[in-house]
Amino acid sequence: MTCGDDTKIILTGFEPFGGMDKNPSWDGVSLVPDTISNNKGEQISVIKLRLPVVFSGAFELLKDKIISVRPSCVICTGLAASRSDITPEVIAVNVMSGRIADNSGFRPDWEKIDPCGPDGLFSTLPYREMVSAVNALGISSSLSFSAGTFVCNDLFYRLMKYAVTEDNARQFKAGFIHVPDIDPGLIAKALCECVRTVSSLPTALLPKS
Ligand code: PCA
Repeated sequence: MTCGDDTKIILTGFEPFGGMDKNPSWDGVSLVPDTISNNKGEQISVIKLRLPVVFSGAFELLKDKIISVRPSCVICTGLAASRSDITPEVIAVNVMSGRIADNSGFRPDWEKIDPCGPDGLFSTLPYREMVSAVNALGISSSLSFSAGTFVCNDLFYRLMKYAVTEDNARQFKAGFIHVPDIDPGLIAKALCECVRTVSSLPTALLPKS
């Protein structure tokens, strides 16, 4: 089993959806520096990717990128306009359902993402440490226990299934962060801190069994 390259992190944001002309998740990601020094003095390359708001299609693009880059970590982000905090997601659920259609016109109505998959899959990012680190910058952050049932959760679920249960077990840390509709500069600052945190910690922290 080959491990991902310790110095490479993939960071994604979404294109606009639902009639909006911007998506702060991508606006924030695009402002993150291409290279970040972590707390161990290592230089981390940040590979950024803008994803379409399309069920399954977003993950297919991300998967191609993961295969070509072989990163040590993948952090996906999306907008949660009703929130005010930077919210690392704890768990993805095996449900897809939309109040609106995705950008391809598809609107699932309470379907499983993967009929044979587990009900939920935990993020393997050190989400609790990320919340502390972002709050320490003076930017409000808290954990979220639901990424909803729209495209963000769909991407998160498919990513975790690939990272945790397919051939890739433990090769790379992965998870999702919802961002609020705030200044993209602040979002970038918070994401930069999350990259630093995840790349400075030896292993992702899962709940103790
Ligand atoms: N937010 C949506 C999809 C894309 C985005 O930025 C969501 O929370 O599912």
